[in-house]
Amino acid sequence: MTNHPEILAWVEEITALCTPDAVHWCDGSDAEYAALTSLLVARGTFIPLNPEKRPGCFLARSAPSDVARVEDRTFICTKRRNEAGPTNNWMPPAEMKARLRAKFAGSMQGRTLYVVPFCMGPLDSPLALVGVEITDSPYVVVSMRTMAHMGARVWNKLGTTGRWLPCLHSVGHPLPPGTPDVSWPCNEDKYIVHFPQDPAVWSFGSGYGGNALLGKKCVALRLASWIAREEAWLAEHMLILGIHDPDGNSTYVAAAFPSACGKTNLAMLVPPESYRKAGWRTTLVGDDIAWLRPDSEGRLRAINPETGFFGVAPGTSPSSNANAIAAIARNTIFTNVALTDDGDVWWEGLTDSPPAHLTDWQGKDWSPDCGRPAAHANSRFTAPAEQCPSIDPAWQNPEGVPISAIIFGGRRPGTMPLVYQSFNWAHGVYIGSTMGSETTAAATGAIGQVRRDPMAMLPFCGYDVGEYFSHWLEMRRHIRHLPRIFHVNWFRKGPDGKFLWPGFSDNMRVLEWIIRRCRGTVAGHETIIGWTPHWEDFNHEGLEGFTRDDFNKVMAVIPAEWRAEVLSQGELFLKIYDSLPKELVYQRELLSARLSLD
Ligand code: GTP
Ligand code: SPV
Ligand code: MN
Repeated sequence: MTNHPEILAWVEEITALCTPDAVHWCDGSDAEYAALTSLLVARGTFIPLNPEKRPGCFLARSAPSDVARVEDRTFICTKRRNEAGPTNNWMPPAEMKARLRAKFAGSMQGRTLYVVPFCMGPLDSPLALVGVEITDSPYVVVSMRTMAHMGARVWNKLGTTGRWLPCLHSVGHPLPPGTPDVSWPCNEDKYIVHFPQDPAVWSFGSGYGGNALLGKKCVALRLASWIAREEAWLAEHMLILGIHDPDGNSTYVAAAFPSACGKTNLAMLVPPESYRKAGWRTTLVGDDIAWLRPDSEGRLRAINPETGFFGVAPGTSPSSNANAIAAIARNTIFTNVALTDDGDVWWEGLTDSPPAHLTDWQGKDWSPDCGRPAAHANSRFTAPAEQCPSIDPAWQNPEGVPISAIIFGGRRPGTMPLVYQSFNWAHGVYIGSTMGSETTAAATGAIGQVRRDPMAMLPFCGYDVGEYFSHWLEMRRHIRHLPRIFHVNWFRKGPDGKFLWPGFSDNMRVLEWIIRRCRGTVAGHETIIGWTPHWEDFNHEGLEGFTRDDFNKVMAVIPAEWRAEVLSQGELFLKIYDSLPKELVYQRELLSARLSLD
């Protein structure tokens, strides 16, 4: 419990509005976790998995309409519309609050209101942000305990005057007397709403992932990006990875890829055998969100504000991601994966051939020939970060780790080479701002269309994206040792529709070139788009069946493709023209000029 007067008053106000049957103040203890998971089992939300195969693990199946982030129902409610910018949904705060108050009124009838204190970032970090989530979903409470520092220690940190962010959440499914509950309560009418000038979050109608675990995308990206602009730091959709070479040098990189484009995979990378034999290692600091702040020596340092993984299940296998497989062996909540007959989990890609019989993510009988996927494409695991074998010893260091390189990348079937380096910071910001990627199942809507996703932050930037680019350009003045900026693409395809690059472990080869560029120990070759490696500069030892010719294909810069690219970038720039920094317009003009010389 807390004696923080503002929090006590807020909980009282929300209790009066939402009219729950009971109020529970969370302490984050093991006993509380055990009681809540038992409650979830009793209600049918959780299926306990086979304790021999998956100790401490549960399976949840969501409503079929509540399986991913809902970008069209996500709002940034600033006082003025232009503060939210042209890429965010907006409504005047007072109007939105009136509408939501009507939604929240009585919304927790028949349920318990949980008060969940959480801290994003190590408890003793100067970067940490504290929030209090009120929720009527015990699934959210147990997930928050894995994903953030949660419970009594957070009340202690706050004292009676500490800064905190109110985060209100309801699944929007009241239970008038006599109404039976359902296993995944939610509401068809969803609202994921941010008031960055309060700052506060109000989320209604969804129980899934980033819609409901409000510390993650809502606080650690949308609200934090707003705060970061005011305080001269960066809140980004990035993994943080340490690379340790045989000579004992450690280099940390941060990489921004859009949702379901390989952050978790890269963050948990296992180097190829030839590298491991030579003594290379990688360590994980974070897999989804990075907060980056210049230290007193002018070096950019990064912390991971989360303590768990909410990772995409499909495609995760011992060969694609052995560290993730180890991390999810116990104490993991699986959502929307398939159930095996012996009480274990399965998803597409986990094994080469599927089991003969499964129960699919909707609880229906499944066989390999039934024509339906067994797991939902956005099915996920919620696992404690400390269970990852490659977790970095410094992952909870309150000061964070020093960042030498920033890597942007997306799913691009064409145009984008495997890797290139920007000429300088401003050019790097231009590369990040014009990033594109095929859309994935992480958000509801069409899948597989290339859309611009600046810095992988399109769905997560809490203010005008043009102002956000200006902030990135400005950061140059605060950082003495500027990280080098790169762009990668693991997803380029050949005419046969197959990936040109083996990816996964072999991405280590690209990382080696990147960190050696940062140290100035390898050549880069100037092209019209930036600096690139030649085959000779690229460690291809042990890369069976991948020839110089294949390398040239995956690295090719094709002017016709780049002309189309520059035109398509222009569509984004027109849309956000009012606040677009002129420096990025010049960068695009410079690229056009280099292209026309070619
Ligand atoms: P969010 O949690 O949604 O933010 O996403 P994430 O970026 O952490 O995504 P994740 O690592 O879970 O992405 C997984 C998807 O990327 C799967 O479809 C993988 O098969 C694919 N993927 C990851 N690395 C590679 C790679 O090197 N090559 C190819 N072809 N696919 C990859
Ligand atoms: C993403 O979509 O980028 C995620 C998953 O990391 S969620 O937390 O649901 O947003
Ligand atoms: Mn993400």
